[in-house]
Amino acid sequence: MNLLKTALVALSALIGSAGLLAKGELNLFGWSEYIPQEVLDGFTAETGIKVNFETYASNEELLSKLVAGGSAYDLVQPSDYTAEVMIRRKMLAPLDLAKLTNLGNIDPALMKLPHDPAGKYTVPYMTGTVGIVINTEKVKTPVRGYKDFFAPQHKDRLVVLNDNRELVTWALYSLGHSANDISKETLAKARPVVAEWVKLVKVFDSDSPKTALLNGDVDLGIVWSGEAAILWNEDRKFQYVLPAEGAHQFIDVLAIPAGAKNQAEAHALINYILRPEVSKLISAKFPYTNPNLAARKLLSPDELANPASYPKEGKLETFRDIGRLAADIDQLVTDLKSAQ
Ligand code: SPD
Repeated sequence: MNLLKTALVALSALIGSAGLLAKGELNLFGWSEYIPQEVLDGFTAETGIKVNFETYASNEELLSKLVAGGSAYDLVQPSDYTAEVMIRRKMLAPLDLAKLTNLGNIDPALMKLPHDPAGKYTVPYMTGTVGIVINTEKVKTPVRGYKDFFAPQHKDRLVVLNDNRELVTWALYSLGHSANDISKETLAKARPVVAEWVKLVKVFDSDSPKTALLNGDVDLGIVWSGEAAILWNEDRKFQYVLPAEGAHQFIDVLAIPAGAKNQAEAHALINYILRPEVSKLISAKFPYTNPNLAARKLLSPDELANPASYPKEGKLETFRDIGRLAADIDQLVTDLKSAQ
């Protein structure tokens, strides 16, 4: 019976993705390695709505595609501070909360935060942190923070996120600043630090930084927590450390661009993702910190005990919209990387 059901779901997903029984479609633009294809297939099988899925690896890529205006996305997945930028620039449509009947599953502590104080535009998808992964079979000296990580003896043994705001934030933390203490002055102080650090990095990768660690190409990484959680599941030698100086906590959200043509379909997908049993599938494939409390009840003790997915302590901060200084950060990192 189960086999028959699985075959029917697969068949209708196939028919749905071929558009044969299409009851609408929607264009989704989301982070790479974040939304399981099986979730999208399940949605199509149930609703007949075809999902055209494109991915990006940074908030800057998302923003520049939307600003260029060449594409017609119906559902996007910015991080909190980028959603804040988009709300300020009137780039998001208000959500019809009456259609989001499963919204009550989300942890109330993650609703109505400074990026969307009225809770009108965004729905939390996953949260996570940015921290250090250490291959403890290869690295025997303690690595507690950014200064230990970017030590000269680690030259060509490092993978880090290819993300300009992240890189500059780590430098600011190492200088005793907080993540949002960004000004022309603090950027001038961060510049020589970043200049030294980029010389030590072997791989910049935001899509799948775990790969260089798994392959043994590098021994240490600064990565998204979900990537660290996968490494931990693969092999306990990969330990996750939240840097002592401070670490970034992100809340990635679902939101509908202003003027999107398929808003009813986008609402339907958001509400589908908010179902506990669907959200559980997302956690199984991409083990970030799940903000859906009903889904968390379905996770196994092993999933909840993963120290990267559910860290017990850490000095955490979320990023805020920094306006035009975001362009200064991009210029700073681009200059230093090209001077290599
Ligand atoms: N592969 C999914 C990565 C999601 C990372 N989101 C957080 C970005 C914060 N700058």
